[in-house]
Amino acid sequence: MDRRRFFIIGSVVGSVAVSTGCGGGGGGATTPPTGTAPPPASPPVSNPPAATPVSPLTVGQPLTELVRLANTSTTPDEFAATLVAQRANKAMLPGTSTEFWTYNARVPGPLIDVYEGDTVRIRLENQLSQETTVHWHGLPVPPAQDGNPMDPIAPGATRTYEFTLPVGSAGTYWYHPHPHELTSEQVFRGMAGLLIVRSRTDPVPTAIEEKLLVISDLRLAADGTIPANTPMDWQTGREGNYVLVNGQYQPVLTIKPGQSQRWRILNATNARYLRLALTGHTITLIGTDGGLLRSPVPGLDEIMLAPAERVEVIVTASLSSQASAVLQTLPYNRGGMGMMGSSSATIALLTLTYTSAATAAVALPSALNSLADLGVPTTTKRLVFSSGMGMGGMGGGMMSFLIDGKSFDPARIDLTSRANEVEQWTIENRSSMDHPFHLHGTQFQVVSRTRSGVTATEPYLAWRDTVNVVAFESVVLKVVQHQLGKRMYHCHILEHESQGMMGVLDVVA
Ligand SMILES: [Cu+2]
Repeated sequence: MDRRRFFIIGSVVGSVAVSTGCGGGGGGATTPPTGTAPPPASPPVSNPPAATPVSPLTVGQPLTELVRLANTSTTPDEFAATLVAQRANKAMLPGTSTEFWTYNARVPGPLIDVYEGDTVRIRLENQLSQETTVHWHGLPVPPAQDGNPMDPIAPGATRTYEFTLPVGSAGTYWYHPHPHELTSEQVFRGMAGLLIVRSRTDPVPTAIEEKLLVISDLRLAADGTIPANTPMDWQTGREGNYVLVNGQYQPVLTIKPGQSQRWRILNATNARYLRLALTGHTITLIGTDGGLLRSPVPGLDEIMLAPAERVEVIVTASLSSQASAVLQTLPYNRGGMGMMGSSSATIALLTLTYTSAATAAVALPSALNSLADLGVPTTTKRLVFSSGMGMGGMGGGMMSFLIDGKSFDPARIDLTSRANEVEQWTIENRSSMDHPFHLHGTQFQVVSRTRSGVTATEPYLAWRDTVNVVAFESVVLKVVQHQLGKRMYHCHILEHESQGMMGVLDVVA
């Protein structure tokens, strides 16, 4: 056990209040696992049932809009701001106060809303009692600015991240911590925020109102604290007992009959798969992680959003006598130990309430984005996801989560790529649970998925930085890295990532 990484949550003072709550908090001790070493050796226990809150949170509040991070720069095409990584308390359960770890005392973190071409300078002030970084998930920022675990910001320290957003990067991104072994905890305690890069020539009519939905997962103990990961969480991935939208439990969004809205949705959970469906409605998909599709994909009954994925969709309220609809996440079995809470329950996320006055739907252009195929790959790579029992066997031992048979070592280079070369990567999942694959620094194009010997070609071109690889499935994708330096690739079930299901790609000239 690496002693540096052992810490007590309650040992640091200085929490600030998020809203009405104040005082106490503190979640007890937690011991993140180190490398391949097993997490705490107590017998595995089941997650709390995902759909059974310990007691009611307030439901039915109007959906809160995300608070924008203010731009302190007066220079055109420049965005400057400060993020403070800090503890903050918020009243969640009646009579209790919950301590979150936050950006700027907000859960979720403030919205970073910028344009293509902008130069972004964000100062991070680390007021936590452990190291952190900020990873700009999905953005083509230089490796030295991307919050790699090899570039930690010590407790009490600050650093400024700086990058320029290229034209063509418009899309729906997010930011979250990426410190060595500590990402899981920092995210489940509240650190994640949405980052939108806008195009000045966005083809979606502005008459289609935009709504931002950050979906996160929260586990609360009866006393209002956020408990540490259980041994089972470290294996299956942590799911909470509340699924929140913009930090609220089952809020209400209003829409006029016939109205279309553009929803940007982020799955900011550590491990929960969202099979999104809107009762009585179909959904039109218009964009993925890295921006708009070539053309809208209408008529979808559901959309799967693995951890870290984003979509842009158009929702059009029916003109019938319907009064409301519910955005739900449907049951999904992501494999593993056969005890995933999410596999058995349909969970309500948000109620869409109709106002009385109808409005005409706004037409969507048939061409959205001139997205080009990356072309013929000139080199190939193959990665294998695996997991297996560590020492001790069933009951006493812990699973290890590996890529190409190895656990993450920040000092090791696992793969090398040449800049600007089109590569074909095959991600083969040889384990019995799903793992979302994420690659830093660029967007890729999924080519095909092979399961049980049957290959399905991807039905449309899309920019992604995260793709789910179903148990025993292989996914083929095409990718180009444009900047020199070290990039991370990993499973985005953050408990797996924090235990070493991650590698280092060195991009060379
Ligand atoms: Cu995983």
